Amino acid sequence: MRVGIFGNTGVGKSTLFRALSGAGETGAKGLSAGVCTIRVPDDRVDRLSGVYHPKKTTYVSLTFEDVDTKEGELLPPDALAKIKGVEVLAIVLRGFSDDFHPAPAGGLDPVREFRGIESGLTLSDYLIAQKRIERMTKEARRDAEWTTLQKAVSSLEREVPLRRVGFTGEEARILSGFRFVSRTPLLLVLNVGEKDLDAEAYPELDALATDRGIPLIRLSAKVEEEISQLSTAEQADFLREMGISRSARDKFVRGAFDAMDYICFMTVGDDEVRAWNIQRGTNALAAAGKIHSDLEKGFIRAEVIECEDFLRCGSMAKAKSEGKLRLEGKEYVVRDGDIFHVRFNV
Ligand SMILES: Nc1nc2c(ncn2[C@@H]2O[C@H](COP(=O)(O)OP(=O)(O)OP(=O)(O)O)[C@@H](O)[C@H]2O)c(=O)[nH]1
Ligand SMILES: [Mg+2]
Repeated sequence: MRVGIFGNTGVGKSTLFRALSGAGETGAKGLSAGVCTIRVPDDRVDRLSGVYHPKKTTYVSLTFEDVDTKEGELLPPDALAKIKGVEVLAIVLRGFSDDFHPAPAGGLDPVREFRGIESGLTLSDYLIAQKRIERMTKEARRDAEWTTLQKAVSSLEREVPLRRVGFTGEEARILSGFRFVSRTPLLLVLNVGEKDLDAEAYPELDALATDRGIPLIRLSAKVEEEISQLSTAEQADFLREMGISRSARDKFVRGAFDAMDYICFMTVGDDEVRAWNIQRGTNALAAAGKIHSDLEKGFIRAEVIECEDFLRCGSMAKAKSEGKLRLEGKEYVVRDGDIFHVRFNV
């Protein structure tokens, strides 16, 4: 999955990027400047690998990208292009000030900052949709696309982001071609000062996040950047000392999963133990298609066992004899932690 790190200038985006990509961390792999891929830690995958000793172990991977903005210009063309390519927008909001970075006139106000960004995203979509509608009107086109865009524009005009509009499957399909940025799920990252690490600063941001159903994480990008330079053992000590319950990376991964409403299922075997991310509510047929299109085409049944059940039994044979292995059809809704094996025929 791909996450864009976005926000106003000087809010700590690049600091957060460096904290997440981490110096001494294995598994972090720089792709190009400002882009980094990490694997999503999952102890279930570790334990399953311990049982199978597979040739290969594959975790879900998460790529994050530092989206540069310009002073006074939230969405220059290259930033917009980057944003259109991500699944989740992590919006960094400023909650820190110090001698070098004094609070702006009127004080720090993450809620106002968020509203400003949201209206920037909404306006960008509005202009694109409106332009398209004008063109279609000239061509006298009144098809499903036209109707869908009208519906989108009527929300955007009221500054309601498309994320908050209920679209039918067909409408969503039409809109997906435009890659409207106000449809992208959000993760709010409140970058607090060191002294606010354990305080519930800015409760009004909490209220907004809860009201909108947007996941919110709090961290100090600067402290986390320092922590990321330490060895793994030192990191644990430091986090404890600072009273930080989870590392920035853990919070960020969890937040991105929440934003997408992703869960993980696993496939196992001597060749590979692998974790897959899918949206909650996905059925067995679509999950099979995520693994390989042949599995979807030739789907017969899925053998499913809960990961913890399997680990307790220690082997498939034992799990089967205990009746833990189930056969499920196409419509079965895959659950977090399912081990999934597709019987198929093509
Ligand atoms: N005190 C404090 N300073 C921070 C924190 N996070 C970032 N800063 C400082 O704020 C300044 C801006 O941080 P950057 O990470 O460069 O911010 P940015 O969002 O990437 O800025 P642009 O790329 O210019 O838009 C730097 O001097 C950081 O050291 C923090 O949590 N606490
Ligand atoms: Mg930067």
